[in-house]
Amino acid sequence: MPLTRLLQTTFAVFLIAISLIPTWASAEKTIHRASEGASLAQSPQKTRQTTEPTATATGARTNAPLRAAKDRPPRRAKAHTASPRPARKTAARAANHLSAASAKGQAPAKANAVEKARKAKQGLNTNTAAASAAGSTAVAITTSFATDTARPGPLLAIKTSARMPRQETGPAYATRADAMRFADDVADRRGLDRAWVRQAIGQANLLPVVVRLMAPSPAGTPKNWRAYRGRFIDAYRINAGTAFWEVNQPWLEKAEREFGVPAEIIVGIVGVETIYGQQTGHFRVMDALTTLAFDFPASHPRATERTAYFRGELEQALSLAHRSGLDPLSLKGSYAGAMGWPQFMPSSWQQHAIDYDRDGKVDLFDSQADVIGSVANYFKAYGWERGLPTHYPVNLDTTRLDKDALLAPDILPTFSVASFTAKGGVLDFPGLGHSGLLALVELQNGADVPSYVAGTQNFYVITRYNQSSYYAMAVIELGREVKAAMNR
Ligand SMILES: [Ca+2]
Repeated sequence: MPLTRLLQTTFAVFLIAISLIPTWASAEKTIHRASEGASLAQSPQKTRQTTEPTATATGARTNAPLRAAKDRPPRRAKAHTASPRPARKTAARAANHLSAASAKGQAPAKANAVEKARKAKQGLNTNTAAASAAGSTAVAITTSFATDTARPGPLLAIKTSARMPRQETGPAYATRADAMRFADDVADRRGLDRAWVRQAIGQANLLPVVVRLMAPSPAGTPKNWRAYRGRFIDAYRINAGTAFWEVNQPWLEKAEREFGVPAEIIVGIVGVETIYGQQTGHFRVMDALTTLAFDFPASHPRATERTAYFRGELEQALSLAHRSGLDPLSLKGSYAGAMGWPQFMPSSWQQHAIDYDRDGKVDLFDSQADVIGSVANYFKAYGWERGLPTHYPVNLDTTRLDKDALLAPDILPTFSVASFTAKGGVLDFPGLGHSGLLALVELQNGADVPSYVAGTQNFYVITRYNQSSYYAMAVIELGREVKAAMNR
């Protein structure tokens, strides 16, 4: 009966083939999703992180007190535990604010491009202006940010980085003798494994876009406060700010009570930095910092100083990753290596970030409480004075004005009220009653007449976050606008 057997065999094969079709289809779908994920995440590593356990477990093992995030609750659940019970109605209102904002479509991506250009022109975020000396604070970064800096924060359901283009990358630094020498130095200095440090730096890629963004602005580029202000203070950011404030009011009040830093200043910082967690950066921190440490644009007037700074930050990033049991290459941030909602540089994270919600880890990516506490702690460390205004209105009396003298110290408060007045600064109350020192802050308006304010110590402290009076004023005014919107 060979023919019958042949027919039976053929039929059986046919049945098996039919039964496999759904499996093939399913497998194909899975593959499609995986490749889509890679595309969205911009790096194969990121795709791996979404499917594999990360270095979390290592962190838990090597740093027992610093619990890792493997048992991290779902994002939304965490949002509620992180904040001391925001009212349901408030949270819903916050979500509505953001839904309305997200309906603007491309706005976040567009804003991101503008912000990058802005930061390139206005100078680097220097929230680590402090010495980059080794921090000794125990730090745990949750692994969550390593896998999803691109994802929205707990209460901000807007994906922005999905639209980011794939980065142009140059060669890896493994072949660069200077980078490998540095790796050995860092390893020896900090007692780290040479191979581990070499691998971390060696796998970092030169990012040409980072070099371009660091290039100095063309000489003679007029500054324009009104244009600058317009980039940061608009309905979209104010709405996101009120949502952030409403949800985090208890934490903001606690921080104000404990550190003396008003809620509106913290709200202003987080808004200007990342639009409340929407733009925490999609660069691998190792790529950004290694590029800036070894290929900082030589045309920059402070190239030597900046190179030293970024080498310090690179070392801090390695230290931070090691302490947390993380793969340094998994850290994501801005093109300058700043991370999380408040865009802390690695040394700032080491020195000033705190576990404000006391869940055992410092998390500036997923804990808004930690973000708030850390920003307040940063300002206090740089000399924030409780109750002191950031600035006063000022007019200039041209009959006795010595503007050169008043502008010479730049934003460093230098003049007593008497001295300030003698040089032509005209204050009103409450400025006239100010007991500390003042700085004349000039904000240019392109071809128009500049704006002036009398900056206090607290204005100066804001510039320790980013050394720009335009930045400080944007933070102050965004905070004020959000506060006004809260009271409407
Ligand atoms: Ca925490």
